[in-house]
Amino acid sequence: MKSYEVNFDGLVGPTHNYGGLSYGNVASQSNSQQGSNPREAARQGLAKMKALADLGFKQGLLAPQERPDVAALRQLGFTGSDAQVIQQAASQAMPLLVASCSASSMWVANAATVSPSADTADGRVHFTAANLNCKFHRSIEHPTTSRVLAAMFANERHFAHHPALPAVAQFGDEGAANHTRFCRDYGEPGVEFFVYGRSAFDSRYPAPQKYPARQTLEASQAVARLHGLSDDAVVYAQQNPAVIDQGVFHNDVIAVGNAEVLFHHQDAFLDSDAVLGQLQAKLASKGGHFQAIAVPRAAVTVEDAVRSYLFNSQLLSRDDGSMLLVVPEECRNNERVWAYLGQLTAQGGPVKEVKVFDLKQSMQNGGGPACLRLRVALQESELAAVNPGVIMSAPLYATLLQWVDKHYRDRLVEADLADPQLLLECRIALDELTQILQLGSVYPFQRQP
Ligand code: SUG
Repeated sequence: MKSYEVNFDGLVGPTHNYGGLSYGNVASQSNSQQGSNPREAARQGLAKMKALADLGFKQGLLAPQERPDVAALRQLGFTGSDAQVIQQAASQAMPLLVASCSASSMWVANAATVSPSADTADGRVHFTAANLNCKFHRSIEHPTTSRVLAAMFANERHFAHHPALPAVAQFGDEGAANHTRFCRDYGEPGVEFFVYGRSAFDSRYPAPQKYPARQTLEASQAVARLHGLSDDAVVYAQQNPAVIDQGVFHNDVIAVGNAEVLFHHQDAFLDSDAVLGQLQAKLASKGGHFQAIAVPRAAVTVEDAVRSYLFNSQLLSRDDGSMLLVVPEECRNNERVWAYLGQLTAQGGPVKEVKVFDLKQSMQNGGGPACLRLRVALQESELAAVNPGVIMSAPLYATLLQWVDKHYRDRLVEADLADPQLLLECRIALDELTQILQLGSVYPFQRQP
């Protein structure tokens, strides 16, 4: 039976702004307090989805979330009507209001970890929502994420959904941003590669000195257990703590994998040779031929990688067996990275073409092409069971563009977040969106009695 990798991209929400919320994420820190353009951000994301769908790649989307998250503010002690909650938070604790307004759910590589049915014990596709508990503004995403995923993959015969892991730093889980799968074909058993930043329960593992390691080994192991993955289908690797301290806050900022290929920076992993050896051996046991493309620091420094997001790219398989690399505009703007990409496509390896997209609105918060998508490998019958409302098509693209233009502002600064009108705008827009995408009532405001 035919199988596919389907990319579900996060649709940028109406409150997209630069809150400077992510310590350890260089772009988020350096663009803090700049004015944002939510309409442009959503249009840039939609343009990528449409372009890849037009090239024949399977493409879907994930809905944004209700923001500001008034329920989260109430949990922190603000009271009264929704407008009063927002106004109190604005006058007493602006950073909390900013966090509750973040459109960070757009980076759906952090929404969940997904294991395809060919790897799991019960033969279903498994999803575990990520608790994202390293940052408050992201830790409030998973309840709605779980409801949205359940509405998209609403068939118990094919899909199994697990709630987020316990919400403590020891089980810090950032989802698919630290997870890659290797396989010969998407429908065949593969090797799932979990990359963690530290161990929470074993002090022998090194840890970064400056910036937080968001993903723990114990979280990755728990997800593998929940998904029913056997030992021969899993490789764990520790991220090099030194690169986390240089701004590599997720593994997908320094490595990307697809099919039998791992494209990574030389400094990405601790004990790199052993890691690559395990991937090679485990994939070979499944009939696959592992191929690593290591980018030497002499060609591209870690700093170049963090600034350009070279590795936060999408590595996509084309029908002719070659691969396409989807990179952000920032790669073309970096001389060394662009020169390297020229060599990469000329040297006869699997990557034959590079496509550049302008995703500046998201990039300025540290979110490139790979952050914006959640990959789900599906068999034909499983794809047929996905809610058709979330699959990209020419009519859906046109409808969503109109929807964005109707509901989104083209400028947002911090002071605007205190305006209760923004919440109303967001709710009206999302109510319409749930109808467009056929999601049912997934948002808190739709579920209030
Ligand atoms: O978690 N940025 C996100 C970026 C996530 C990127 N995802 C992947 N690498 N897969 C984060 O740091 C910034 C929000 C702000 O500062 O307004 C933010 O949350």
